[in-house]
Amino acid sequence: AEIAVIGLGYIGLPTAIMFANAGFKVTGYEIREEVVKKVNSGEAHIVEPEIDELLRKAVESGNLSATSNPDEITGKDVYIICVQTPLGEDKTPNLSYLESAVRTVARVMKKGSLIVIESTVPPLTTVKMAKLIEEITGFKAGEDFYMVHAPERVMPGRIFKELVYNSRIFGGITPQSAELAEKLYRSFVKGQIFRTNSTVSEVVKLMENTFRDVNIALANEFAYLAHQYGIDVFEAIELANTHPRVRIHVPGIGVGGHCLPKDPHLLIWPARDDFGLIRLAREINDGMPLLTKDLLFEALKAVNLPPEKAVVTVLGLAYKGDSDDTRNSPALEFIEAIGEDVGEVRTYDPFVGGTHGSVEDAVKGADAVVIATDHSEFKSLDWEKLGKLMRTRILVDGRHVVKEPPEGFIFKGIGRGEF
Ligand code: SAJ
Repeated sequence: AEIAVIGLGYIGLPTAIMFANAGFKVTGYEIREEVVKKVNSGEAHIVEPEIDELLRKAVESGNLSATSNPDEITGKDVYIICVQTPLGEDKTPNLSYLESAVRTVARVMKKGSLIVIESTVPPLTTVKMAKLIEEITGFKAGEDFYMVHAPERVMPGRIFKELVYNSRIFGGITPQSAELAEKLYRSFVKGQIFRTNSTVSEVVKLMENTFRDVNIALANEFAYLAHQYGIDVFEAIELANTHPRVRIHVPGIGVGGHCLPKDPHLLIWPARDDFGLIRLAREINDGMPLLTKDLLFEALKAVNLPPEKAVVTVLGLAYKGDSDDTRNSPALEFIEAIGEDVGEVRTYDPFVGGTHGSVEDAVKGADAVVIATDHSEFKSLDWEKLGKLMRTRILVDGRHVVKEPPEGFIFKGIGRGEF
């Protein structure tokens, strides 16, 4: 079978590589010309373990090529759509990338093609897209073409392992659609494969990330409570988690990334009624950068330093530890929230860059350091030494990176309550 992968991003490129290395002829379709050029020369445009060797292998074998010309994906047996489905300004899903990908496919597909949507989509979207294809082509869904929602579940940094070993859900618009997809993905998937209908699989994907988001919101609410009672929430969580059926998540400066801040909105968007818990969880998590700002300002107040005179160093820009990804990063939200109010904001991130090239440079002469990402590098910092470089010794930990408040510092942390 010949395969076209639409969208060569974080999911599309690794998926295209996997199929190519499993022996399929794969054409990656991507509108960004610079990505097409890079991929064709065997260079990855994203950072991910193993991607360089695997991509080179796929391109050198002649099984993988990329193009921005839709004519070159005419008449393929399989189309796999991996485009983003972001939220717009008003927090409603922007399905324009998906729709334009579906329209492209409808123009070039043939009778009998299988269309796979890997993108995370609001419930009922796959059925709607099948209707759109019927309208454009005159084909009948389930008879003249097959369609399935096959949500990805991989975690950045582990993509090539998880693509193989994670279990997968294939939601067909007809049972035969899901069977065809299962056969195809079996070429490299070693995890379990479950078949269902496309609306169930859409909901499953969104429930997974909503589960995480709501649980983190609960942990964040506990952290907020800990400040009211003067306790360390991390001690309390560790103790609560000794219960055999309790697993409280980790509170922090916020929830970022491409999925968790968005998927709960996608889940409830097409619904008739309002869903308070899911919405409130989003609000709690979105509020965490502001809680971190409050902690910083309390500390500045304690030393009588007017914020507009303060030099603040933010350690970490990525949305999570040891990643270079800044999409929806709470670190950036935090910087935006303090930007207008403080004298100077400096930044350092070992994977992303920043205004300064090292922790030492970034903290020299600073009044406050705020840890916004749990990068490994930040876990072993010598605060006694760094403190000597600072003008005022304030440390705010948004990620529970510093376990013991260092001596001589005014220390504040999310969930580290004090009387
Ligand atoms: N976070 C917390 N507390 C926690 C866990 C996470 O504050 O206890 C924060 C992180 O710091 C980060 C954000 O939440 O800012 C999201 O991190 P994450 O590691 O939970 O998730 P992602 O976005 O990197 O990947 C998730 C994964 N989904 C689940 O774990 C249910 C991944 O498997 C999905 O493939 C991915 O979303 C996706 O594409 O949907």
